[in-house]
Parts: sequence; C-alpha cells; structure tokens
Amino acid sequence: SSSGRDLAAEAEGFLRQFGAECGKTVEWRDRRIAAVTEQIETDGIYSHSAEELAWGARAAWRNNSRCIGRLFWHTLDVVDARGAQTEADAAEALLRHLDMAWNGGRIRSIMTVFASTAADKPVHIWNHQLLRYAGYPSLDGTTPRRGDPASDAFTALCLQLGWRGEGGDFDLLPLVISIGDGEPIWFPIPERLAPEVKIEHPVFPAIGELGLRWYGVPVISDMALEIGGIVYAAPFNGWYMETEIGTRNFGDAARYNRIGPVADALGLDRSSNTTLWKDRALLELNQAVLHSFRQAGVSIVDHHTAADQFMRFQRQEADQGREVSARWSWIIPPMSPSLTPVWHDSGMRELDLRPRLLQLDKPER
Ligand code: HEM
Ligand code: NRG
Repeated sequence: SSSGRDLAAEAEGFLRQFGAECGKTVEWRDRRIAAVTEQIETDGIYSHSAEELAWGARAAWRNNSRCIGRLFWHTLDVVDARGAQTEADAAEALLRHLDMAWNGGRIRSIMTVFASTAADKPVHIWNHQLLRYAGYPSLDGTTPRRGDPASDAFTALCLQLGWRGEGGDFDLLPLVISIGDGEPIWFPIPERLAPEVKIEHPVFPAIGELGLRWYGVPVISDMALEIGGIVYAAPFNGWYMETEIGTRNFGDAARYNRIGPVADALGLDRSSNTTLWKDRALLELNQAVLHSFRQAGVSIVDHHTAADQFMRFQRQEADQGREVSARWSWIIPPMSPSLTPVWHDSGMRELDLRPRLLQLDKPER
C-alpha cells in the first residue's frame, strides 16, 4: 500500500522514536536507519528486531485513543510468531496465546505477532475475538433467537465451513484461519483453554438462575499492529472491565438483552420508567459480574478503579513529556460515567500517533 519512499520515511520515524525511548546511541540509530533504508531499496520491505517489535507493540497500545487500560502498557508480553507459515502453525500459536494469557486466572497481557500482511502468504484470522459465543438468528420468526447477535454472520460462516454448534446461548466458536488467498480452515478450541465464569449475585440467587456465563479472557483478533510502516496481524489481550460484560454484552438490546429478565428476577416494578428499574437491574448485573470473576479468581477491574488508573496514566505520560491521545466517548465507562474522573476531564484529544493499532479489513470471501 505504501510506496518505497513512504515506507522508508515511516521506518526512519519509528527508529528515531525507538532509539530515543530505548536508550540507543545516535551512532546505533544512524547505522540502523542506513541498514533499513538499504533493505527497503533492495527488497521493498524490512524486518524488525525482536526488541523493536516488542517496544513497537507496547507503544501501539499506549497510543490507542479508545483504551482505558493503558496504565499497564509497558507490561505487555510480545510473542514473535512471524515464522508461522501454515494454518496449523497459526492455530498452534493462537492456542498457546490463550494458554499463556489465562495463567490460572491471573491474566497476563499478551500480543502474538504474525508475519507482515505484505508477506507472500499472510495469516488471516477471521475471528473478531479468539473466544466468542455463537449467534443463531430465529429461523422462522417464532422460535427465539439464541446466542450472541454480534456473532450471527461469523457463526453462519463457521456452519458453512462444517462446524456444528449446540444451538445454545453460550457455544464457543472455533478458530478460523486462512493463509494468503486460501480457503479458511476451522480449528476447535480445547475447553481447558477457554475457561468461563458462571454469573451469580452475592445476595440475589435468582440472578444466578438466569444461567448467564462469560469467558475469562478478551482476545481481540481483528486488529492490526502497525510499526514503522509494516502492518502485522496481531491478536492481543488484557483483562475485562466489568461494564464490558455486565452493561454492554448482557445489557445492550442488540446483544444478550437481559435487563428485563434481570429486573424480573429481582422482582422490580416495571410498570413505569420512573421506578428506574432498568438502572437497578443494570447495577445488580454488573455487581454479579464483578463478584463472580473475583470469586473464581479471574482478573477483572471495576470501572471506578480503571478510571483512576487512566488518570494516573495521563499524569505519568505528562511527566514523560508525552501527550496522550484519547477519545472521550470511548474512555468514559457505560455505567455511572459521571461518578468517575474521566467524565469530567475536558482535555482529551485524539492524535495521529505511531506505532498504532488499526482495524483490519475483513478478508473477502
Ligand atoms: C478498548 C480496557 C488491555 C487495546 C478497550 C475498552 C476497554 C478496555 C474497557 C473499550 C472496549 C469497548 O467499549 O468495547 C482494557 C483493560 C485492559 C486492556 C481493562 C487490561 C489490561 C489492552 C491491551 C491492548 C488494548 C493489552 C493492546 C495491546 C485496546 C484497543 C481498544 C481497547 C485497541 C479499542 C478497540 C476497538 O477499537 O474496538 N480497552 N484494555 N487494551 N483496548 Fe484496552
Ligand atoms: N468490549 C469487548 C472487548 C473489547 C476490548 N476490551 C478489553 N481489551 N478489555 C468485549 O468483549 O466485551 N483487552 O485487551 O483487555
């Protein structure tokens, strides 16, 4: 996509930044820039060292304007999977990612980096997240739909490829991988690599009887990592903030849409908006998610703590003389946002920083 000259300029910009932040001498930097420029002139591409790759991945997280969790950007572990050639190699790397990230419930933030998208045979991961529940639309309009509506299209693809689900609300989808222009292939995920948490409320057992559950680790797999003009398929994970599950995944009308059932489980008066029954149901649902993850020993953060951590991140970056890129509408949590300091922060601006994480185009089929 970028011409040789653009790539050389991007590469130089990256190496200057990397050199300055990682304590390299000016001599090292200038030699590295010369070598990379020559590599681009002869091959049209260049290769990052393991150290450049790891720092570039951490900086890309640090630069993402939508993430409230960036205080821990420097703790990201980067796994170099640029050598994965086949669908089976890639599946193995993804299963290893799930294993390392889970870590018995003490979730580790990890990114697995595959070969550049400009390589001969780039790896495509078709999943939005490595762990995700199937969605089955209602076939005739009378039987209820099942599962996660956000997964309807991807589930249809998996079925077409020969995968079979149970038709339930929480069927874990397989990994779907292709190489170059090849057909996608699916791989089942062993249960032990996809631990889940049953959602129960500390006080109201009726919420536990709704049969809600969620997987422990969010691994985004449809974004790309861009470092110095090179774009990599690079799935990554941290841990959940409770509102992602309790408010959005369970609460959104276009997702699991469970506010009504939760209100009924709590015996709330749904006859009028003025009883604020939706707000009470939402609060208890979020409480149940936090309680259940903590009880199960699975890392999770509440939205108050995450917002405080984000304020610390902003101060830490200011102390380093760096400006933070942030989009307010993504940083504020989707429950009680005005109770957190990020709501009142009017200084957030979105900047065009590099390295960065990009939305990948869906592969054509
Ligand atoms: C978005 C929290 C780790 C990159 C988000 C969102 C939350 C969040 C709440 C908004 C999600 C939404 O509304 O759908 C956290 C927490 C982490 C963490 C608690 C714990 C360590 C990471 C890591 C990376 C990352 C390790 C990458 C290395 C992103 C990106 C987005 C995002 C790229 C935007 C996603 C999009 O555009 O759809 N994060 N995050 N986060 N986070 Fe983080
Ligand atoms: N809201 C999505 C996950 C988006 C990313 N969130 C994180 N990322 N916490 C959901 O599945 O609910 N992370 O890398 O930890």
